[in-house]
Amino acid sequence: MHTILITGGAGFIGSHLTRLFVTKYPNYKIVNLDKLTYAGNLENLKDVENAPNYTFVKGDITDLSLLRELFVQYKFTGVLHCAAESHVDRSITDPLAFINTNVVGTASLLQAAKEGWNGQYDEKIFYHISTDEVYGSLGKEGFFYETTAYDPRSPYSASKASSDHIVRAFYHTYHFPVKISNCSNNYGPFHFPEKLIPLCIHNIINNKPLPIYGKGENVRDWLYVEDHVRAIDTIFHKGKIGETYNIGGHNEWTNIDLVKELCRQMDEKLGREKGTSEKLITYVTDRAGHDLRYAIDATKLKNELDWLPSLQFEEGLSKTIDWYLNNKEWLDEVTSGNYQKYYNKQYGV
Ligand code: NAD
Ligand code: TDX
Repeated sequence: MHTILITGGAGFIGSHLTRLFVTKYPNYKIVNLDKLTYAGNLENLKDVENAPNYTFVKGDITDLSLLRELFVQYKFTGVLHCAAESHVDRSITDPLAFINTNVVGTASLLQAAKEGWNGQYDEKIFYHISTDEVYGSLGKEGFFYETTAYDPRSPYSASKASSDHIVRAFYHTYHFPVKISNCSNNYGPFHFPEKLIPLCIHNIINNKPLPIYGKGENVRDWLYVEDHVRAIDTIFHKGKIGETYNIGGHNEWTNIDLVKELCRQMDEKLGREKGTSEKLITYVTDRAGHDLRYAIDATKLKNELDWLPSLQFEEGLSKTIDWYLNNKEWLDEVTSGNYQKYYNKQYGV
């Protein structure tokens, strides 16, 4: 039996994680705390919002007094901490928002949990969800291991690295019961269309340019979001306190090859002539400080906890495209309002 606080449950990964825990563990109580920023959307959780074991609280993880009250009210036994500012491009234009939520917010959550649990750490888990970007940028060879030294290079990754350090400091200083995972790029349903894959799906549907930064040679290691949350479930229940686990799919793509594969699949699905969508590819000014390559070694997770990704990329991409084509209302809703302002500013149109 657990009463679990999920932060950022209305976001992309958080909503998949919330759905998994609410449906798979009917005996657990799940409280989703989310500020509902531009990236948070309760539509992502429509199918579970009335579940008897689910509660939503609108609030900010930097609000220490709210966090203290929630720990008193709900007596959480576990925390799954997903809330973050998560988009690298936005961190380049507004770094302080990232420091505030990712660093101050994580520290506030740790402090509230420490006070709430008051040294009674048996059966308690504070699980911090982090990213491979904390390890920096790889050259053409090599992988990120759990032992790789941190070398974050964007305000986003530096803020996530700082939060990881604070989580570990609580473990070493107070024997606080933490677990951390660092995952590679996720893709799948409910992904906000400011990130590469959903942005390109949206633009292909609307015959708009597909903006590729630089030469499109940067490499990312893509994992289907449901495989990520399955890994989190495994680590939450079977992982060791104080340990870090890398999560990734051994699935590296240059951005240009990935976008070409997306164009190929979408031409087929939309009944367009082969090669139509590729003509939309447009090379634009590179991202400042653009990390060249990320690649995760997830051997520890495979060997110790028996986790492996379940989906091949072409299949995962196909499922993802189908979801966006079948959920145009969701896409129209999240791309109305402020989205256009962000888009025009980011892409100079
Ligand atoms: P997202 O941007 O889609 O969602 C973030 C959620 O957090 C939103 O619902 C937002 O409203 C909420 N939030 C933001 N600031 C908040 C605050 N101050 N208080 C309360 N709620 C707040 O992010 P995501 O892509 O789902 O990422 C979730 C986590 O996973 C993040 O910690 C991110 O660093 C990590 N991660 C993401 C990826 C990826 O590819 N998306 C990969 C590895 C790790
Ligand atoms: O318009 C674009 N054109 C483009 O070429 C966008 C939005 C991105 N890109 C490139 C930049 C990256 O090399 O595509 C790649 C992927 O970009 P994003 O989707 O913005 O993801 P990334 O910067 O790699 O970060 C993601 O993975 C790690 C998530 O946003 C993070 O939250 C996660 O921690």
